[in-house]
Amino acid sequence: MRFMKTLSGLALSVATAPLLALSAAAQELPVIGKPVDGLLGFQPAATELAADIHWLDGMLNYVITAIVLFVMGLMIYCFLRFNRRANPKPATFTHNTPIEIAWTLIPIVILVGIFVYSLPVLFKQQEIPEGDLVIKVTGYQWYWGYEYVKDGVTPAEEGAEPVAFESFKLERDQLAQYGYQDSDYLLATDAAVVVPVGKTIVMQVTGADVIHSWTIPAFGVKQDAVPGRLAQLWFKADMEGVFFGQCSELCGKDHAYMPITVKVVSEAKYAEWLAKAKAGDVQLSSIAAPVAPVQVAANN
Ligand SMILES: [Cu+2]
Repeated sequence: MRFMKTLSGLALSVATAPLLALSAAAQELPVIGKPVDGLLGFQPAATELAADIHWLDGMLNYVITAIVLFVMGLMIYCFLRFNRRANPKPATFTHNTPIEIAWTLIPIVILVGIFVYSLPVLFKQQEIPEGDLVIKVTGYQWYWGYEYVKDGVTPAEEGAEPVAFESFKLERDQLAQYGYQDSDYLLATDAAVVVPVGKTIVMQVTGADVIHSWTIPAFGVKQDAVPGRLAQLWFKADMEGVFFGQCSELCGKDHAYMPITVKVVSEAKYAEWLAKAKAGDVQLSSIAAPVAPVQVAANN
């Protein structure tokens, strides 16, 4: 009993520790998308799209596991039942119509089942909704360029120049200055894509020289940036945070040095950033505390 009490007390303190850490740093944003020691699996889902993908992956794992166990069981049964010692005089028939029908139909049913569940997930990703924000992203050797085609705040004026900037990886000695940690190296960028939480963001993705690929794994999005083509992706982040991604299409010698940083902030913070960005200052780090990233607890 005493042991149980100690145990539950321990469990409680383990469970609340991240909350305390978070409230102490309430003004700061969780950082998602960098490696965390001892964790397996996906980055936490920050959009419905990512949650759907995680669910689909989990469901497929059950299907795969069941098939593997079934086939392994059959093999083990055959090894034991039909080896030369147990079955010295083997059968010589070559066909069994009912079994052949079964092993054709059952896989078809399984595949149709997977198809029925995976197609809606795919369609949700690929049917691009009307965006509250539309951002054009261009891959360059070896950095990204962003243009806020529709910034979600100001009505589009004739001939008005959109907020546009380029985004480069930060050198190690620049990280602290921008509010990052040393472990954010090769993930953190100088200028980040800043978007408001809970809004539909449409990204128009293209490349200027060779094929690149824009992704934020926690959003469940990835799109090749192909020169001469304008592809689209969309996401709606339902949590604030600093999200990391990396160019995901081998694009030359510095492919590993063109990371992607997206900061999802409150609408007010976004409007504040946009006003500054329109005046030419796109560094969100120039807005104080709320954007300084903080290492989030290990369960995130
Ligand atoms: Cu690349």
